[in-house]
Amino acid sequence: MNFGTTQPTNQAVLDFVRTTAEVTKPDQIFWIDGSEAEKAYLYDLAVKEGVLMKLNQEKLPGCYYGRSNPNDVARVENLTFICTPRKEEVGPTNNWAAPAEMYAKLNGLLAGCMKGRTLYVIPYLMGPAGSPLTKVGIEITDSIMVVLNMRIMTRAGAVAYKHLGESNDFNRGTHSMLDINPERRYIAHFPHDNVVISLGSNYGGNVLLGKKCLALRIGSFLGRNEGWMAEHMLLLCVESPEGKKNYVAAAFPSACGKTNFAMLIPPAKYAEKGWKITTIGDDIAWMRPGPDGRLYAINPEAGYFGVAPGTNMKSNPNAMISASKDTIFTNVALTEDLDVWWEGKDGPVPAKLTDWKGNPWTPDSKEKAAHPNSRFTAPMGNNPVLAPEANDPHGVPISAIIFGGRRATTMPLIMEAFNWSHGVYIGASMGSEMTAAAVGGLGQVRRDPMAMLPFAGYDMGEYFGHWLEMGKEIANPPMIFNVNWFRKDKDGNFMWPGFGENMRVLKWIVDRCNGAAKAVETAVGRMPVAEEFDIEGLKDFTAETFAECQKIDKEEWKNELLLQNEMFLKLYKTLPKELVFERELLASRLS
Ligand code: GTP
Ligand code: SPV
Ligand code: MN
Repeated sequence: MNFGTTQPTNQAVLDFVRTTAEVTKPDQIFWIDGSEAEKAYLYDLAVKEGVLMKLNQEKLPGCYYGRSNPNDVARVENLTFICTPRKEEVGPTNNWAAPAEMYAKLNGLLAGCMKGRTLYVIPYLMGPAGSPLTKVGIEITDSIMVVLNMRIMTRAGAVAYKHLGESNDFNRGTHSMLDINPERRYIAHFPHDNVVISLGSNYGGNVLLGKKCLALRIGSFLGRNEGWMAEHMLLLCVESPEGKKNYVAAAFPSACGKTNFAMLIPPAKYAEKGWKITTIGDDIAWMRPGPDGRLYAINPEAGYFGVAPGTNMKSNPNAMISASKDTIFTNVALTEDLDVWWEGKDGPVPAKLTDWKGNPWTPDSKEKAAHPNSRFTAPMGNNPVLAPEANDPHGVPISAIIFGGRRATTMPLIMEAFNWSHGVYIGASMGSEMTAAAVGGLGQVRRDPMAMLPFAGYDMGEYFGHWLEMGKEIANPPMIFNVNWFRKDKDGNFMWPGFGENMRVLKWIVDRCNGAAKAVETAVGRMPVAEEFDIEGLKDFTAETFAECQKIDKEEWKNELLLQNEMFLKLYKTLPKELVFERELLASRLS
């Protein structure tokens, strides 16, 4: 068969590909159609080219393994740019560049960069086919690794051309690995043109342009103009024993538990009663007010790009099963029989491994076998608890929005906002310890408003304003909550068991949404009535531990308010007054 030869009829797509090819000068152009036959052909080619290795097919059918360049293992926020005519548009938390200058620089780097390579054209959908929220992207890339990942992460191929028709309303994404050199690495967004150009990387969020680039940075920009919201949120469904479904969205910063929470398995006593959790999405939500005055959300993605380390049959069995077939593993370690391994995987630590850099590894080695940001790319169809709603073009009505960060101190396990604007304030003032998902700063607490600091495509103060505006548009807005799974005791141990036990917190949240649980008011928000919060059956977790988890330490909170103010001062030009007043109110309640 002649793979890669089927061109679309859409003239705008043809023009985009032709003009890009004229600059980049590839040896050939490969048009992705999304078929199964094409998939087999591309994996064989990737193996032949040495880009991927076939894993042990008895243990991991359809699974492959790739290593990235050690200089290219995470998102690069310092090399990520938003290019708009006016610098003020992107605000003080984004890197700005003038579009003309950035285009000139990048076109210089693109000139002839695909000589000797294949230019792949990936048409893809962000969102279910036929949804009014769905967007089309065309990603041009010279990386077969990107092609194979995008075929999992998005609805890629002919389906996208069909949705697009003859329209020219699509995101134009251009990616080249160049020579994978940080000196020539740019992740550049041109929101006014709906264009993304990504150069010099071959890793995850830098190069799978549907994900952070289109779905969040460009998406948030489009959402503000079009009246919807693009958020760094998981989406899940909680089904009660009576069969009532509540849909919940949650924003946690990168590597802070979205994938885990989205696939949560309720503890035995909840499961026995009939509580069920199903997954709609694990990273991104697009939300728009529906005709009934509720906020409706879709997951624009079709796969999971999940953190491998720490994932095991106890912490996240559904992720393990999702990544048990037809999955690409990046930067994990390899066993002698070509199985995958990472820190925190089930079973004994193997005596001999090949580490993520390709070097021999033993348990005595000083370095980690898998990179802390090593990942699996798994089709969402593999998830045993995938919600059928994940493919519903109408999306799901959201009852609760949860914010949460990784905080060793200060922040309680669970609290509820007094109302929408207080909730927006809680999201806007969020802080979290930095993780391996981005280069630099590991462990430091930084403000990460709504988990969107690296992903808002315009001024963060205006983004808060958009949240407040949306609250006015939604007659029945979701209730807003804040959680912290990561509070530590004096010895530095996590106090809350987390993972499946987070069901207990989730149950309180949906009970609150359904008017079925009481709350007590504190200075920072509403909290469960201690005697009513279910800790029964938790090992070594007493009423005192719960009180410790929920404790509001006034001194810590005064410091917290000072830290919050750093971000608010930075944003002073556009920070909505409501948020300043919310902060003042909190300060006076604390004093
Ligand atoms: P991105 O894909 O980077 O956006 O991140 P994510 O939010 O999906 O992160 P993920 O769910 O993969 O989080 C991974 C990290 O969070 C691992 O280190 C987990 O062990 C840890 N984690 C997740 N849930 C919990 C929890 O309930 N308690 C504790 N202590 N750790 C958790
Ligand atoms: C994140 O860092 O938030 C991710 C992984 O979800 S990446 O796609 O690399 O951005
Ligand atoms: Mn993410």
